[in-house]
Amino acid sequence: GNVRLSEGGEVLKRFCEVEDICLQALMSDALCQFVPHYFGHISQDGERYIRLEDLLSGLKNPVIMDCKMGVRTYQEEEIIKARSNASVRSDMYQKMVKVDSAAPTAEEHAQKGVTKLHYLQWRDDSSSTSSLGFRIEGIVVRNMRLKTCSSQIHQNILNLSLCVSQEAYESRLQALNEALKESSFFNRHELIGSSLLFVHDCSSKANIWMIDFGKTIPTPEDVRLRHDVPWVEGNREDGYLIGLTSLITLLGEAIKQ
Ligand code: 4IP
Ligand code: MN
Repeated sequence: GNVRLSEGGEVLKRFCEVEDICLQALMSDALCQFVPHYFGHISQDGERYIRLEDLLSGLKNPVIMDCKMGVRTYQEEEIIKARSNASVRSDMYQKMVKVDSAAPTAEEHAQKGVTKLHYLQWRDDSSSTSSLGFRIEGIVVRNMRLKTCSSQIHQNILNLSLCVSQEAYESRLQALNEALKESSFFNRHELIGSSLLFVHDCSSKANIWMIDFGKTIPTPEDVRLRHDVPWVEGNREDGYLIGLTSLITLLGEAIKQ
């Protein structure tokens, strides 16, 4: 959707100022080894783009898994918007009833619209986001895109798609866990809607990357996030480390089988 290939091992991603600022900061952070290299931004045909390292460059028939991290995928700001402004989304209503016609309230059925907040909360609660602190957003195997929604299939998917590379993935996750402890970026940001991208190919080169920082914002001066405690409105916790721990545990179990 938002990303397209350019030349020379680069991709162009639709410009987003929040993300651009994060990527800049990440290049000189303890996390830089876990983030695609950032080459700045450019304009092309009147559109602005962020220039990033192509994470798939050199891989043959890569297997790609996108895990959206954290116990929620909406900013606290979204709650304030939903309270102050009654605007509803018909596209999100359609996506919701397609999966579960009982999910919208009577009022939402009547107006054929849901708030973005309700939609995102429903996605979080009906996936493993709220319970495990991550969800699999998508998997690409041999160029086939598998859409995932049920949390019960997590174990199977992890087993199936990661089998060649479980140990490499596990050590990369452990290394990420250590780097996060050292990272001043992680210490000062709330990471919402950000993903870990798992990629490997038949040569079994396996890697994990942090991507998507469009909703990653600096915390206020007086707030220090722990990232490993439940979220309640106002504490701004993202549950990023809850998700990472779940992933490490699930991968470890998969290896034992
Ligand atoms: C999408 O829902 C994702 O939650 C997007 O988040 C979100 O974008 C979209 O909101 C929402 O429609 P589905 O994945 O269930 O289709 P992300 O970009 O993290 O994937 P933002 O970033 O805007 O919240 P809209 O408002 O862009 O449609
Ligand atoms: Mn994403």
